[in-house]
Amino acid sequence: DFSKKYAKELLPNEANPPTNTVDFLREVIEELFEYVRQSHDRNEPVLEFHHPMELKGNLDLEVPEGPETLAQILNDCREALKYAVKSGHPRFFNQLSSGMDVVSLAGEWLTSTVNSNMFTYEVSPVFVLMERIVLKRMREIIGWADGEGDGIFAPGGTIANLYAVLAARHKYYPEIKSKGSLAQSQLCMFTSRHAHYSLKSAAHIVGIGTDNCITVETDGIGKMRPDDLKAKISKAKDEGKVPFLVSCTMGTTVVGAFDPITEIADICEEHNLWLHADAAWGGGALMSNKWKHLLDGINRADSVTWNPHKMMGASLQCSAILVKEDGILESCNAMHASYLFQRDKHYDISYDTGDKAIQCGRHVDIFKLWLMWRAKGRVGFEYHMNHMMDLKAHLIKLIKETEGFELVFENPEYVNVCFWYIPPCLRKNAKGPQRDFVVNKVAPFIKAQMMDKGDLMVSYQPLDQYPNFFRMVISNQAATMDDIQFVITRIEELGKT
Ligand code: ABU
Repeated sequence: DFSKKYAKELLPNEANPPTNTVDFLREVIEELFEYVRQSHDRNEPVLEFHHPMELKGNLDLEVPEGPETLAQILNDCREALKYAVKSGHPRFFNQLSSGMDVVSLAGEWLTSTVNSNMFTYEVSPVFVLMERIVLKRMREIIGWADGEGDGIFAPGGTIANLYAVLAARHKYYPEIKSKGSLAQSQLCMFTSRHAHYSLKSAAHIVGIGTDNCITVETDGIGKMRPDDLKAKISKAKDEGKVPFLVSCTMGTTVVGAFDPITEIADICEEHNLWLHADAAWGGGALMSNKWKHLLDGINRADSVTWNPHKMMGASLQCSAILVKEDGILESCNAMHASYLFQRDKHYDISYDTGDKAIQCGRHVDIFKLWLMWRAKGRVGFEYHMNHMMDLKAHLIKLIKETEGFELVFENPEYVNVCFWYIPPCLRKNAKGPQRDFVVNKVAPFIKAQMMDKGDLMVSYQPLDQYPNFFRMVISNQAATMDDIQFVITRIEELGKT
């Protein structure tokens, strides 16, 4: 009975054996088991949606002056789980990261229990070794000779892309690290109009400015156009700007397009530019012998972002930045803090990772990935990738067969399927701006109902000239052909009303 007990009666304050602590953690774990079970039960909702003010009213969220009982703390845990969106549910298709890998989850639990920091070998010996091994294996899979290079796990793809921009700038203009960017003429970088916004964000953060992250046009299926890249590089040079980086997207966020990296690599070579491959999303296809061709040429990149928390199904967060040149991360980012990175430690200090990073404290993101890789083998990731592509093919077939559904892009390369649902009342209207004006309202309307009902989540957005459409992302390992059918049926039902 925890109704009269408080946190001060847990470890480190209780005597051995620590019965309160064990009982308390057991209760929490029981709640987590129940959440894991519900997350895989199609009779359970994906979410229980409430508008912010209503949810605030349902919960006691204030942080009090005095302690609450442990019974209340357990209740707080239950409430947080009750209103959490179940991203592991087979009908959660809203984000690039979805699904729940049980081994990865176990890894994350273990990591939280150890509560360590990746910055030095002395406090994370096992995890630092694991990180080295896994990053090398990832570099081998990218195709860099003997897995040469370096890398680090970063807090998400946005920061991984920032690392690439920093490393590229440091490669060509190392003096900026100490002198600042005024020491150099106006630098500029290039990425496609469908690239992730983190590239513009990186340009802002490093002081290049968002206007100097130059947008390259895409073709009809969302791939960067090499002819436009060439033209934009020439134009920038004519304007006195100094190009230094091109970022190719290997699996764009909305469309799932893969930029033609081989042609882009040729252009980079010609102009002596750093080639970054943002494979945060598409990187998972490298694990599949059947689908890795989507990234042919990625071995020519100088740096790669690859997020195992997306297609590979690792728990958030798990995002790697890999660089071909060993030593550049440290040369670019090291601040040599002598309280952490003493040069006279009694072990090989090349195992301290902290001076490669732009952050100090760094979460242990490696263990869950290492553990699931052990549990699945590369072939397990390959099976997952192939299965997701099969589900994608099934969805396309259903969309083509079902009246009222229209694909935005006819033959998606990856597992992003973008489509409109056209309600019966609009089907006879000619395509064009007038119909688009109304179509633009359909996906938000259906999504709102979807969330209120709580049994499905699919995202939507406008893009370029296209009115709002659904972007269905298939990366959830729990999803089956029946769940794909459910998406169609449910959207039809909601859209007819
Ligand atoms: N970092 C991109 C994530 C976008 C998405 O999950 O929809």
